[in-house]
Amino acid sequence: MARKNVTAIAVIILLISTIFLGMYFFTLNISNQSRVGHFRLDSALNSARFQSPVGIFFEPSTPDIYYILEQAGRVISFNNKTLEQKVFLDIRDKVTSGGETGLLGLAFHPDYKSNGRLFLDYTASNPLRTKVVEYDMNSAQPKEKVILEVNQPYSNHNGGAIVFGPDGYLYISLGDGGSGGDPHNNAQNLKVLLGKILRINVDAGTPYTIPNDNPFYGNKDGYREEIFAYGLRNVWKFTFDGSVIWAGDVGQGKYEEVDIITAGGNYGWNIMEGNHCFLASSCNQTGLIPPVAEYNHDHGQSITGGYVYRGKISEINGQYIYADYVTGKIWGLQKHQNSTYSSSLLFDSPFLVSSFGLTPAGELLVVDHQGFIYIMKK
Ligand SMILES: [Ca+2]
Repeated sequence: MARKNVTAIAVIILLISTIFLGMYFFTLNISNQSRVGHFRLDSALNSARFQSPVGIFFEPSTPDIYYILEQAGRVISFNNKTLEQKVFLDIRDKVTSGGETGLLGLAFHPDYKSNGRLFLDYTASNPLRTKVVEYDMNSAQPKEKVILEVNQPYSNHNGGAIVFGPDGYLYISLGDGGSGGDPHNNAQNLKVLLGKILRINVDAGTPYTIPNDNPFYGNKDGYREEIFAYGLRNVWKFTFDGSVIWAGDVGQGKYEEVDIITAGGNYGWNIMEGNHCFLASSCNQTGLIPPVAEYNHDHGQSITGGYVYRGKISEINGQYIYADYVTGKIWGLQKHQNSTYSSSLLFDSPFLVSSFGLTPAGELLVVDHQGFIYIMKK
């Protein structure tokens, strides 16, 4: 009996010490993240767990509700006041998912509150392709309307971000089609949509029209008029800061880059990887726009573009926040008065940063592909 009690007490002590040790290491882990930049990443959304999240959004007329994009094909709504969680849309039967494929992009129409128009970007199979589609969420049973389909020769480099600009047009990022090194030379080919950022008007035409101030509008060379910018390898994420477009372009084997995207700009791929010749034998750099920042593969292997921060933390106000998916490092990129840029490390996080998001107040959300959402605090 006495021995039984001793065993029971030993088990309890072991359990308690395990819990405390666990808490200690958890705390240690969190404080390690914050050490670099004196900021913290706190759990957000009541520590709710999502399945392979790749994006988080809100719609201005319902600021308490976040929409989390799950790669396999679900959009989950999370009410941050009531903590209620719902499946907003489930298109898993249409989506092929895994690696760089899946449900990758979401954009609410600027007049979503009245028209219920929701836009998605996802990968479908047979044939493998990127689809940009629209759902009327005011309808009782929303059905898909196809806006654009682009065949994908390989499963990687699908881009996948879709964003409405302040001009009301829909911008779409498409990777170079995949494999490695852009074997079909898509990014520099203005007759194909791969390796580009596109700009279309979804408020006119069937299913869209070309804005007449697009850089290749009305050209006689057979260039695709949807193209807004080119020479891009795989813009996984891009965002607007006012009218300025910031993009993270994933590199090949050596360099990841941040670009400021302008109309008609050629961002170099696959002549250049970052600031460096890639196709070295024909490295003509005339007219190519270099990145505003790059990092080499000692620091990471896959850039996740973020947002220009305009929230309450004054030290990083106006900085472009971006991360590396593989190493979890998160940086702030600052523009100096002499128009040069420099990055500083804000976090060395343990996360697989698949995306960033903003709260309605402009605070920064970090999406960990392993399931959780975090918010940056000071
Ligand atoms: Ca480039």
